[in-house]
Amino acid sequence: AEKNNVNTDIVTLTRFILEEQHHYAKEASGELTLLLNSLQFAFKFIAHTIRRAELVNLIGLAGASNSTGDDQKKLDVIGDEIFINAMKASGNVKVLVSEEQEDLITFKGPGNYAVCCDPIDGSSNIDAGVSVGTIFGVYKLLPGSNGSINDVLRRGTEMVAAGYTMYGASAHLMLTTGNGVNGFTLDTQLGEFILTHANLKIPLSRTIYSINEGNYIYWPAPIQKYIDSLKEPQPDTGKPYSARYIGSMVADVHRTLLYGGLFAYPTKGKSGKLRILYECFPMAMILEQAGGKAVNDNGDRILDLTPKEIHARSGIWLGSKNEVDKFLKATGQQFLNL
Ligand code: P6P
Repeated sequence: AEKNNVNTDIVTLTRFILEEQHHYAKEASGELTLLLNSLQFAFKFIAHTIRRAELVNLIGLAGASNSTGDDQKKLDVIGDEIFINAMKASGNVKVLVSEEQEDLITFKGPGNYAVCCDPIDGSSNIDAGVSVGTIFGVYKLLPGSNGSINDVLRRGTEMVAAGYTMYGASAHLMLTTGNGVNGFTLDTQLGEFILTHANLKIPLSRTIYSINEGNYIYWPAPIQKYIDSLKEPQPDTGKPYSARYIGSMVADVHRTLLYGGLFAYPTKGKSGKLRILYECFPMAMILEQAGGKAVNDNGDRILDLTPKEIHARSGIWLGSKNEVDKFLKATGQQFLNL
């Protein structure tokens, strides 16, 4: 028969998780598998809702505002409700931290996990059709815990799974359970996430930098100096860096992961903008697992930080290993001397 190029052996996320299961920590009881399946349902439902948003006119302000004072878009509220209901129904989650919820949510019933999430990150761009996404990080409850804030005010290194789903032309889920990063694309006909980026590694270098230059006057001098230096012709290429900034963390990080480069959101005066538990930690875990790096303004490893409260923020520099190292080399000494 003529060669047909139909792949009859696709790897769905469900199959991938089951095959990965033997990699998990010794006590793998299939619970993380069940949790990941509940997470993927939430992503499918949010992807579906966003796709229909323009049609059913969900776009527009919902009138409320969330804990961080951003204007809540209707999709923010709906994405948050979808996520909370999916985690509650999973029977595996005891604790939930959401950008949209001022306080920690604890669920009754069984469950050994705590989930931190930003249900619709980048939503301020949604009316312009810019890709937004869901960012999530998972902790296993502390031994003997029945679910409390102590399960989430922990170092990022203690997360057992993390990732994001970007809702663009297709829905792309980038996931790590501590054994590298794998990317899945939602096939809406099948209703399945299909493995499309197996064992993804970020390029070691790339002359792209991604930062909101509008904040230049708020940065400390060493950071201003470093970003200025990227606009000079570079010794090895003879050309300056390219600037790329979308303003949606999921989209900027996704491009950085696939193409390489440096993404940064430095602190503005006293605090950063991006939240540690459900923006910095998950992205830092993904980047490190893909062979990249993630540090704060002072060069401390993001995953070694411990948040003091559930909406704590941090400055963040992440991307190709060589690009982050170049930042550290150029500014490390100055910061140490500050
Ligand atoms: P700025 C979106 O509101 C967000 O939380 C991230 O997705 C994004 O990286 C950042 O804020 C953009 O902030 O100040 O550059 O508009």
